[in-house]
Amino acid sequence: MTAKRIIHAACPHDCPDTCAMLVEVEDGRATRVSGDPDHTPTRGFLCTKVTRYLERVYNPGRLLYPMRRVGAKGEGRFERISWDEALDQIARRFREIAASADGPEAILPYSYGGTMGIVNGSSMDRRFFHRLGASKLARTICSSAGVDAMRYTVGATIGTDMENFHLARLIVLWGTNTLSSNIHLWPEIQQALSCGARLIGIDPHRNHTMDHCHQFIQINPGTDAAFALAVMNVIVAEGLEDRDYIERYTLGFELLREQVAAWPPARAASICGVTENEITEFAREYATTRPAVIRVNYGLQRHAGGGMAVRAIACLPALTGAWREAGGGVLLSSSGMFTFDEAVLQRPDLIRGNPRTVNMSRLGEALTDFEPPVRAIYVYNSNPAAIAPDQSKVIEGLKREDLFTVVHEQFQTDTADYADILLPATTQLEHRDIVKPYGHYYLVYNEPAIAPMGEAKPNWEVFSLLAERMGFEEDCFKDTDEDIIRQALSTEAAIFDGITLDRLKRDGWARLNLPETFAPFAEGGFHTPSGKCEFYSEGLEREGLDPLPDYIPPRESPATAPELAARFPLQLLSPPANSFLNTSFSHLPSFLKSERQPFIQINPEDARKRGISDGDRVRVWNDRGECRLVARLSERVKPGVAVALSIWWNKLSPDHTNVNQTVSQALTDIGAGATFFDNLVEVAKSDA
Ligand SMILES: Nc1nc2c(c(=O)[nH]1)N[C@H]1C(S)=C(S)[C@@H](COP(=O)(O)OP(=O)(O)OC[C@H]3O[C@@H](n4cnc5c(=O)[nH]c(N)nc54)[C@H](O)[C@@H]3O)O[C@H]1N2
Ligand SMILES: Nc1nc2c(c(=O)[nH]1)N[C@H]1C(S)=C(S)[C@@H](COP(=O)(O)OP(=O)(O)OC[C@H]3O[C@@H](n4cnc5c(=O)[nH]c(N)nc54)[C@H](O)[C@@H]3O)O[C@H]1N2
Ligand code: SF4
Ligand SMILES: [Mo]
Repeated sequence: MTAKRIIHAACPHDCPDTCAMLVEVEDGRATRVSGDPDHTPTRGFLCTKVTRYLERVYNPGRLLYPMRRVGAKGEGRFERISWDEALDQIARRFREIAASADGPEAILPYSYGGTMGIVNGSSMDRRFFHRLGASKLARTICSSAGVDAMRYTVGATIGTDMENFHLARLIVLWGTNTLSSNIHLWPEIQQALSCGARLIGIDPHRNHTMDHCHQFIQINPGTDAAFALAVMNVIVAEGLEDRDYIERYTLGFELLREQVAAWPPARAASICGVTENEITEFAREYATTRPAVIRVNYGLQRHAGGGMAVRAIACLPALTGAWREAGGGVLLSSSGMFTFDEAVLQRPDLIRGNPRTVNMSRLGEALTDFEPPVRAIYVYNSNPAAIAPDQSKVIEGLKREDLFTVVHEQFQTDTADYADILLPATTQLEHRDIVKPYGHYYLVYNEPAIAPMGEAKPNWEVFSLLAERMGFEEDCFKDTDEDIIRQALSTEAAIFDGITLDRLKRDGWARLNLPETFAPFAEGGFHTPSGKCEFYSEGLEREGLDPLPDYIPPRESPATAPELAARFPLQLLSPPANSFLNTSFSHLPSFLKSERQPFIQINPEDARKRGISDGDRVRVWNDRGECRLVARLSERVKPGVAVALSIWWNKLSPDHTNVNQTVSQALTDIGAGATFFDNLVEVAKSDA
């Protein structure tokens, strides 16, 4: 008989739910992962992806040793070396580049959401690159448009507590596929529905969540701000606004009223591809149902005007006073409540010189067109060869013989194939961390459950070892994982009072010090400079943008770029597939089996025009690049819109490319974010 141990873990993935997990360990081997039944948001279940986490941990494809490239870049041939050799070589090259005329800013860190842990994603790594004087990375690939829009409007990424959604009597799912990407919100929604709540979805794609809505509003891509402005027009025209809330807690209502006067439903209806009635009815229902909550997610901000879209939507609950009740308001992200002390964790004071900032959404440009050039890139927690816009430019850069590329990974991803030095990373079961969520208000702790596989090392340890080799003598480089967690928890913010490492070790998670039913802005208290919800934002004015919510149309659409649309008539959206998490599971056998093959949904009318039948291989392209997918004819998209659920690995796809070949490096209005869904393409039957 061997003793079975249960370990507290935290799902590390880039997902709003940040589940608390329980890991069963026998004889040093993890035998089962499950959701912690005591953790309210998790409710004892994990999603279909992470239920199979052990398939990831024990996959034969795990990287187990440091390696050096022996083949051509991209070929993926490596030979084993020791950690000493690997670290020495990285330190030597970094020192050489730092001492050259180009200076240390010729070195670029590249990381995103591989793990949402503080220890392994936003502390020791940042200290290392700061002290080195490397280029700074603007981490814009996912959420910066919406996050900044929330900051300008309500002052922080704080919103309705997901645990209070069951109280709502109207729930709007706006640009989100809850059943795939935020599954732990669903039980709350079901509870609300059983009490008679109404559920409305707004999306260009009838995704499987929309099938459960009482009403589905199929909006044209990138036009949500126009819809929201017209909704405000109706609310104000019909006197449905909450005068008292507006007077006490908002700024700029008179100017907003003038702005929305220019948005009668008729104007928005033709832009949005919906009926006037849909707008008017929505406005009335939204303004007169209490509590009313909007779950706005990141899908609708991946367009040229994505920031303004989120901002316009975020103005709605202040206009109607929906913030007054728990279960009312809007939720984009809860991350702004986790006010860790970045000065301590990331040590920006160590920055040498005045290094440039590189926008990660324009990696292709950074690697091919910068002066001084990027001479070294260190990739961890990310797979840019597959996930970044304008893929052919990214690959062109990664192929450069004079670029020194380090990749720290759990698997041999598309990006790993271009590494000069490839380092093995631990998974969540093999290292310690705390995970900062963006969907709820609990901090979740992760205890290592098993020993590292092979010679895999956690990110924080590799940066600590590299710092030693670089001769960085500051004490912060000697911190352990536990030290970093203690530093994170020792913040002054009262919201963390009483949350200690010991308590996290005992319970596995801790709710921030907030009331059980929590209405963040019931009595104002916005985190903006004025302390009010800013319909009018001086901050935006200083940025040269409209200080009021505005509609910024898509860069690529038939209405706004008719010449481009004559050649590339279809607006392509590529939101997450149910069984994938970005590219993190897109190579594991059972996950690939669930998603079958890379496909594109097009309306039967568009297919007929092109002689395409269901199941045909098609070429999908524009001037930036192309990929090959299988056509699925579907009424779930309107004519003129196409959907390719993502993100597939290039090397497991036909022609070794994915949809990001076609995506541009253009940025959003606010937040300089990526515009993955602002993308016109053409589709034709493939000759192959
Ligand atoms: N299963 C799974 N879950 C995930 C992920 C994953 O890859 N797989 N990724 C995680 C990450 S990194 C993130 S950022 C989140 C993303 O979470 P969400 O942003 O909620 O992503 P989706 O659930 O795909 O929902 C995006 C929806 O936006 C729609 N959309 C696109 N353009 C527009 C538009 O102009 N207007 C409107 N109204 N809708 C639009 C798409 O059709 C899609 O249905 O999910 C996280 N969860
Ligand atoms: N076409 C299209 N493109 C998109 C999107 C889309 O919807 N459509 N979504 C965008 C969005 S929202 C996002 S957030 C980005 C996501 O882009 P990324 O953040 O790059 O996400 P992943 O592709 O999952 O890659 C994460 C990698 O980190 C590795 N990893 C995990 N844990 C660790 C660790 O502890 N240490 C190290 N060193 N590595 C680790 C994993 O093995 C994985 O390969 O993609 C963007 N790209
Ligand atoms: S990916 Fe999301 S839903 Fe799945 S286990 Fe992790 S946090 Fe929970
Ligand atoms: Mo994301």
